[in-house]
Amino acid sequence: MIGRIIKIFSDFYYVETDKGLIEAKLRTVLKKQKADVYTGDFVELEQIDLNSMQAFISKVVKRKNLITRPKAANITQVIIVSALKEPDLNFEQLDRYIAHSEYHNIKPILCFNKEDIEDNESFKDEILNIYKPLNYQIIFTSALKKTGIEELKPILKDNTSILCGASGAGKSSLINAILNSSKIKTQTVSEKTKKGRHTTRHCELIEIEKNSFIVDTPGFSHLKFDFLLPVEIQKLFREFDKKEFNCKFKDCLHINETGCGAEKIIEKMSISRYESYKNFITEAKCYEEKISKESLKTESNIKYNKNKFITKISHKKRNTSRKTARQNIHKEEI
Ligand SMILES: Nc1nc2c(ncn2[C@@H]2O[C@H](COP(=O)(O)OP(=O)(O)O)[C@@H](O)[C@H]2O)c(=O)[nH]1
Ligand SMILES: [Mg+2]
Ligand SMILES: [Zn+2]
Repeated sequence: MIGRIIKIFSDFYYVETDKGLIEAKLRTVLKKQKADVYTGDFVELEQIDLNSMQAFISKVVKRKNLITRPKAANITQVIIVSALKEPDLNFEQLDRYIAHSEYHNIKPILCFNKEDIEDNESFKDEILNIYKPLNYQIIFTSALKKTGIEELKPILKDNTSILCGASGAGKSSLINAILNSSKIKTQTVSEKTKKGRHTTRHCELIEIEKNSFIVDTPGFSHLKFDFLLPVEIQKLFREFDKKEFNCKFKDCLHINETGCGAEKIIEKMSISRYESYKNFITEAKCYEEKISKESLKTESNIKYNKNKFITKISHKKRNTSRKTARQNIHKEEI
C-alpha cells in the first residue's frame, strides 16, 4: 500500500492512506541506510495492521522535489501571501519570493490578502498592471471577511501548496478560512496566550480535501541572492523571457551597457520590478566578488618545489568548490 507522510514526530511517521491515517515506523533496513524520509514523501507500507493502524515503511517513492525550510517533499506550488495593507505591501520582498519560486521551478501564485481594509481598488490595479502581463496567477482575498476563499479553493485542488510570505500577512488565517476552523494559531491569539507564535519547525501537510494539501510556514528571513552570479539573475525575471528580448551579449546584465539589446524590455519593466532586479544583481555581485577573492587566495598557495608547482593547502583551509558552496547555500534556502 502506498501512502503519504503528512507529519513526522520523532520516530513516528504519520501516513495518510486510503484506509485512513497510519502510524508507521521505518523498517530497520531503511534506518541502517540512513534513508532521508520527509513530510510530503510518498511511501510504501508493509506489515499493515488495520486494527491498531500501524505499519512499517519499506520504501520511499522517488520524490519530485524537496524544499528545506521547512523540510517538505513533493511541493507542487507556492502561494505567496502578501497583505495589501497592515503591513504595507513590500514589492521587493514579493519579487524575492517570486524569484525564489522561479529558481526552484515551483509555480508561484500571488495572493493579496486583507482586501477588506479600506478602499484599495487603484492599488489592486497597480498590482495587476505589474504582474498580470508576466502571467502570474493573482488572487485577492480577505481571511477576515472570507472573500476570495472560494476562488482559492479550486487553485489548491489536487496540489500540495506551500504558503509563504511575510509574518503577519495572514497565512494562518487563510488556512483557517479555507478549513472553516481555527485549527492553526494566528498571531494575535498566540500573542495573547504568550505561548509563542505558531511556528512551523515541525512541518505538517494539512489535508483540505482528498489529494489537496497545504503547508503553513512562518516568514523566511534569509532570501538573499548571494548564491548566484549576477548574469544568472535575469533567469528569475519573466520579463527577459519575452520575444522582444534581443540582447546578444552573453555576460550582459542589461543595466545601461552600450549596445545592450534589452533596452525595450527594461523600458517596459515596472519601476519596482527593475529596482528589485538591480538589488538582486547587487547581492549576486557580492557573491561573485567573494568567490573571485577565494580563487585568488588559492593561487597564492601554489608553491614551487623541485621544478614543480604544487598547491599546498591543508584540508581545513581548502576552499569549497563554487558548486559545493552554492549547493550548501541552497540547502539553507527556502
Ligand atoms: N483585516 C484583516 N486582518 C487579517 C486578515 N487576515 C489576517 N488578518 C490579521 O492579521 C494578523 C496576522 O495574521 P496571521 O494569520 O497570523 O498571519 P501569518 O503570520 O501570515 O500567519 C492577525 O491579527 C489576523 O487577525 C484579513 O483578511 N483582513
Ligand atoms: Mg502564521
Ligand atoms: Zn543586455
